[in-house]
Amino acid sequence: IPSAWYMDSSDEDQRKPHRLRPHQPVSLDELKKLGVFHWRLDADHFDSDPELRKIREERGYSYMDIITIQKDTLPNYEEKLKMFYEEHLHLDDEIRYILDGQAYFDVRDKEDRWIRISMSKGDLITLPAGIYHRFTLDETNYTKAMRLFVGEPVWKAYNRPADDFEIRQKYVSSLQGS
Ligand code: KMT
Ligand code: NI
Repeated sequence: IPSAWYMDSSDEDQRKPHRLRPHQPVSLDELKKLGVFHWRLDADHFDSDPELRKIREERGYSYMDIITIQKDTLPNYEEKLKMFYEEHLHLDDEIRYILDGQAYFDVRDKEDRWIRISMSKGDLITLPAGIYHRFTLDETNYTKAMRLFVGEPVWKAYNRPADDFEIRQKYVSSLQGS
C-alpha cells in the first residue's frame, strides 16, 4: 500500500501494469531512498481529516485543488494525458492525494530504471523536485486527485533532458550515499 514494481520496457498500452517477469516489487523503503514519501489517509473524509490537516500544516501545503481526470470532465483530456506521460521534472515537489479511482506514477531509480507506483483511493505521495517522473491513468480510465503545493502553484514541467537545472543536480547529489 501502495504497491510499486519495476517496469518492463514493452511499448504496449501505458495503462497496463507493465510488471517485469518475474515480478520485481519495490518497497516503500526503497522509494524513501529516492526521496519519494507516502501516506495512507481516509479519503472519504478528506475535508475534515485531522491527519491531512497536520501534514499540510507541518509541510506548508497551503494550496490545494482537486482535478478529476476522466474523458468527459477534463478539458483537453487526450492532450493532457499525453503531456503527463512525457518524462519530466519540476522545480518543486509534486504532491498528489488520490481521492477516488486509481492511477500510476512512474519514477526513475538511481540506475535510471522505471519504477511504477500504483496509487489508489487514500494514497498521498510526494515526489521530490528534480526527480524524473511521469503519470498515467490505468485501465479504469478515471481518477480524482488533490494537488497540493507550498504557496502559489507552479505547474511548469521540463521534459527530459533537463539535466542542467540546478534542482536536478541537487536531487542527484541528494541520492549519494543513500
Ligand atoms: C504531473 O505533473 O506529473 C501531474 O500533474 C500528473 C497528473 S496530476 C494527478
Ligand atoms: Ni509531474
